[in-house]
Amino acid sequence: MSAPQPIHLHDYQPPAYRVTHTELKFDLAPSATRVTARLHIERHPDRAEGSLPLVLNGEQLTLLRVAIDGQELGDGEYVVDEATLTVPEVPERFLLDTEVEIDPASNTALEGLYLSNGMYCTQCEPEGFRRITYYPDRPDVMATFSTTVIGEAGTSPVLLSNGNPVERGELPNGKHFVTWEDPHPKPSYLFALVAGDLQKVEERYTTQSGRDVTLQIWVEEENLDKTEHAMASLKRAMAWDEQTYGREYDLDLFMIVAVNDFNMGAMENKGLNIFNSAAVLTHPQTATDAAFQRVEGIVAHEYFHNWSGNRVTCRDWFQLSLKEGFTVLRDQTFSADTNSAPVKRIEDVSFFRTAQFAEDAGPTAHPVRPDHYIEISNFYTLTIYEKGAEVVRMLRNLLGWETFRKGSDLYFERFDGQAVTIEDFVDCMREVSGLDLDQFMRWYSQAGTPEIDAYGEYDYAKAEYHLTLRQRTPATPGQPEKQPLHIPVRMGLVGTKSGTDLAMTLDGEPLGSDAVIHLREEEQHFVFTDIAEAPVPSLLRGFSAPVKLRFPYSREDLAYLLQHDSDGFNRWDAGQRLAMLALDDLIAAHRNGVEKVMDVRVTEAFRTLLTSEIADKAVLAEMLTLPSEAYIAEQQPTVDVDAIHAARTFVKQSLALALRDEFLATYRANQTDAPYAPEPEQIAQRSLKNVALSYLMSIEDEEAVTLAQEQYEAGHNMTDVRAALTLLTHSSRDDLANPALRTFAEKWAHDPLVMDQWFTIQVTRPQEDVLDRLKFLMDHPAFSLKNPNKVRALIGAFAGQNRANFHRPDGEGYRLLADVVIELNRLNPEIAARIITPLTRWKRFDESRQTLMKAELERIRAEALSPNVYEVVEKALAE
Ligand code: B3K
Ligand code: ZN
Repeated sequence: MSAPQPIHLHDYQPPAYRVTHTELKFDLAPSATRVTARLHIERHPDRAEGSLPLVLNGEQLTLLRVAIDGQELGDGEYVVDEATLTVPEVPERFLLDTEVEIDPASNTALEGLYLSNGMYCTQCEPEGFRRITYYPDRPDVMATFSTTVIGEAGTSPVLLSNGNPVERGELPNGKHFVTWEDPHPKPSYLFALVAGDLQKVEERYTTQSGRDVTLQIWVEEENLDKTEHAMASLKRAMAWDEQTYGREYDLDLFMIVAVNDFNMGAMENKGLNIFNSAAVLTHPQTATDAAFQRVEGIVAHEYFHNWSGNRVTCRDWFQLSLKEGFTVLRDQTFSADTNSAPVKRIEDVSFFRTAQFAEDAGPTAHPVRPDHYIEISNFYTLTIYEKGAEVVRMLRNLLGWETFRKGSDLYFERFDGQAVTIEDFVDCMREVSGLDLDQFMRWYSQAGTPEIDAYGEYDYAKAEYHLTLRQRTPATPGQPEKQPLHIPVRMGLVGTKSGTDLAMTLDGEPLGSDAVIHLREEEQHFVFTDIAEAPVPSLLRGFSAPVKLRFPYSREDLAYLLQHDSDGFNRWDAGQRLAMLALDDLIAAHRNGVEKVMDVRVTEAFRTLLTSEIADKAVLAEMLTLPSEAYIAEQQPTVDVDAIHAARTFVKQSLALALRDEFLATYRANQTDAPYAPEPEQIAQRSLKNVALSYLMSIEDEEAVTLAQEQYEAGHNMTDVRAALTLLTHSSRDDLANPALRTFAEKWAHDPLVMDQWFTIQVTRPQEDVLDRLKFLMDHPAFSLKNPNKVRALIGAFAGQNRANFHRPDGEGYRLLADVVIELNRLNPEIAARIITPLTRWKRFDESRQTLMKAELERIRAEALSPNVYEVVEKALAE
């Protein structure tokens, strides 16, 4: 087998032929579905040169018939191979008819048309449509669709596709059909079909211009009571997009369907969003606060794609971040507006600095707009999504909201119904603002996390503050040399006497007390004049750019910022930096076999936090949360898994011992019997209470054990139950863990989403025998390698969240992951290529672990690999 070859951005050409209208007919049967297609095709006006063959994509299709303008093509008139159907001679404008047979029942990759729990569903982005019919399966071919779905009335009473239903009827042999028409031209990746025994909840929404829209959520019958929150979130998102971006919905019907087997969170198919059930179903008894918030965010994200993605789409898949980065920014802002804005920012940045920074530092690092790929499915990454969102956020902040909104209006107006590029988007922003964004464009082409080293000095005699910023982006694979970026640094100077932000003047210009300075060169000096008192600088407020910023803060400085910084985000960050300094010392002590001593400054800072009146309890809960082991690892040149685990455990236990009464008081003060609501105030109380309990349980305090058991048994809501069950399970006492795990499994055996939580809680326990438990759970009847949620809940959680055990020195954790990757490579390549990630980061560990990890990667490489896994493994093993 020849190695898969990369595709390059610079090779882009418009398609030779375009499709103006697509007529599809599906005759559904589990192992033999017939797909009949009639494509209205014409020569693309930009490709008028000579005669060009018609080349259509198609994989895993059995071709039964092909005709042009009603004339059957004979054997010599077309060529079919594994990936294409080619017709060498075609007219300028014609009708192409094809008929193929496909096999949804054996489709375990979950791309194209497949069966989930007896229900037919599709996933076409990015290149799944070619597994349904022969088609120019690329986003710059946009057509209107008319789709007839024929199914068994008994097993598939519900037949859905994009757009509006225009006809339905009975057919012989117990079959029936529905025809759907989608008037908006769309690329094939937005096609969707669902057929099965589903029930719906329905509500109505009137848009600002008066369009009456029917909203439907389709689920299996037993889940009808879990749709309320998604429906409410959808309506909020629709209203928010009207108010904030002036965008309203454009069809009479908007549908969401929940399916159990789904590779990602959800998919924005026009008018028919298909969701992983985990991203739509909630109930106070089965879903945590975090799940409620995730559902709200994903429902909004997919809805927002209707404009940023569907009406205006991507010219090619290199532009993926055009729709994803912008849409993530839109959903983040929506969630911030709906809940607590500072907490949302802290959560997003905390995740970003852990996971995206790690991606940037690993072998698969790539720019927000990659310039080549082997398998585009591998590029649905944190860099494309989250870093892409940070880049658009910087643009928004550079322009200011009102100008940015003008740019967004221009973008949607100018490119409505088109497939465009990132330049097209940025050009709109340039046009409305007059800003020079040339250097800024490097954010899209340059991979890696920029690092800023900052130094500051106060000149008492001149009353000046001198700040030096130096930037450097480390080399990433294929990009050894980096150019300086345009980095907006939002900052303030916090007076050490007044405790308030000082007015800043730079080069004679008054800036106010909170301002953005622009770092464009490799090194720049900033002199702030008329600074009457010595300040502590508060830099990169709100994480104003996706960079690592180092400043030689003393612990006193950090404790001061933790109290006085006017920027909530940076107050939190000061606390994290302070904890990191203490953790660094303890990691060193652990390595050198020296006795560990807790830094009292951290203890005192925590005491102040716990005892002072802080209005925002959700922010307080974040401030009391120590940096995760994954985040600490990101800060180290070579990751010392055991030292990190030991140091973090030591800090947590020391704080719990020193502040036991304060934690207990915090727990009690935030207990409530109010009926559950997923609202910011309640969520804040629950998270604060559960953070306090986790400290107390880290020392297995007897009173805390009783509280955890009571909280578990009270069963008020899943947030509290899961928090308590996790603490009992992660304690050293099996007499606490086992009975609770047993009753939980008995109660929830029928609910796959709850059982996923049960799996995760067990495989993230710190105990050394956890690997045996994991192997045992892989044989549990509720587990299946064919279900991506199960794989993530069990294997993904173990490898990603249980660092000490995944990296056990005998390599057994690595071996297990590699075995799973090998099996998934056959079943579901997309998931295989994701779940492998922790192994690819081998360079970050000590030599003995490196050897073990590399050996497993090589064992995987020896298999017959899918392009997905091949691309990742090759990058991981490249020198
Ligand atoms: N656009 C989808 C991604 C699906 C890709 C799956 N291979 C989800 C989203 O970003 O909204
Ligand atoms: Zn998206």
